[in-house]
Amino acid sequence: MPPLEFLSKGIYEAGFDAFAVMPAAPLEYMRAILRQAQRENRYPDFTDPDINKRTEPRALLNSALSVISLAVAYRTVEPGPTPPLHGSVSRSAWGIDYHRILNRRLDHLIVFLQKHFQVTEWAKAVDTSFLVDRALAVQAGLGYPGANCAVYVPPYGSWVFLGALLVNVELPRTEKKTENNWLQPIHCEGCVRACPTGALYAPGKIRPRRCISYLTQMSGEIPLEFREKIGTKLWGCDICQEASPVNKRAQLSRHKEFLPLSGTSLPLLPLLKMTNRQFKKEYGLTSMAWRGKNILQRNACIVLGNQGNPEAIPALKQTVENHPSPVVREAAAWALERIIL
Ligand code: B12
Repeated sequence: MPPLEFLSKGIYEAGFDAFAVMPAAPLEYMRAILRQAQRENRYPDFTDPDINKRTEPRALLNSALSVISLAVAYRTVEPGPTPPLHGSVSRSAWGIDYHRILNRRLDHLIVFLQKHFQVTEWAKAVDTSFLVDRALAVQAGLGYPGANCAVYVPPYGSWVFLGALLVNVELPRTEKKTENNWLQPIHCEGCVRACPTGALYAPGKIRPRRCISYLTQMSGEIPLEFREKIGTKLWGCDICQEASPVNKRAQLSRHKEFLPLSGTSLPLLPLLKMTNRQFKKEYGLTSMAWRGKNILQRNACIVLGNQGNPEAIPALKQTVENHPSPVVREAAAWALERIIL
């Protein structure tokens, strides 16, 4: 079997749906995008401010010669409407935490590469490394940048998690369908029009601190100006991805791990009463859990305030009186005021 075909077989067997291989060269194109974001005060939190480092694969693995950019599809079922006293969860957090799944699959792939491609040094990148996962994917030819900023990987749309493996050998390169994927953006402004907070304000341009996904993950009090716009979103936001016609035709995922563990929306009143232990038991396997229980309880109060359902009043009153976190108490008081007044 030719080496690229053999590599491809190993990658699919490890549980990935698509991949592209490129030399471990700097991500020049992304540098300009990140510099502009920094100049315009739109550089995302949760990331390293050193742009040269973020776009230099060898900063993660000095001996890197090749980068395999990888995608795992996660569109499983369609979410129904959000019932009263429930909050919706973005598709990326429905199932088992993707960090865990992708990292485990990368471990299998590493064993394969050690055995068959003489790899002796490697580094994994799944979301939490300083490298820009989307830039690796576009640069390698795995996917195309979208107006909603997401990377689209045919035929799965943008419903893909991204990961990368850096290795110290020259692997067979994949053929690129287009010369430069940066120059083939998925163009459609439906996502820009659909974004409730104006976080997406032009194709490929985002102000991350206005993004509902960010607002539901940030610590502290959610700024007042955005609370109503959060609507019924308990965790994450898919509005800009759902607005995309390409995504409506996207192929479904084969991975059962990403089926909803507890529904596509969650009941808010039980969530408000949960102890840390109950929270861990109920939601500990999902990627929602990384920020802890209080953040989800704060968000639950905001959603309840937006829904205006009087059935939430007793639980919210109890939260105002007894919750140990001032941030959660403040959100509950805000919600009560909206329901009662
Ligand atoms: C910080 C972060 C966030 C922040 C900031 C998001 C952002 N857009 O920067 C917040 C908390 C808001 C966030 C939200 C989400 N995130 Co996030 N996040 C990250 C993280 C850690 C870094 C992102 C980063 O560096 N951004 C830098 C900026 C400048 O990049 P960007 O603007 O997105 O770049 C694109 C545009 O500039 C576009 N572009 C540039 N020029 C042009 C020109 C034209 C004409 C067009 C059309 C486009 C275009 O191309 C770039 C690549 O697509 C990465 C993991 C990682 N280590 O890379 C995950 C990551 C980007 N997140 C991911 C996911 C799944 C999400 C959410 C969908 C989760 C959810 N459902 O709530 C949302 C999507 C929000 C959105 N529309 O971007 C995935 C994305 C997978 C994919 N298919 O693209 C990643 C890659 C994690 C992973 N490994 O799978 N995230």
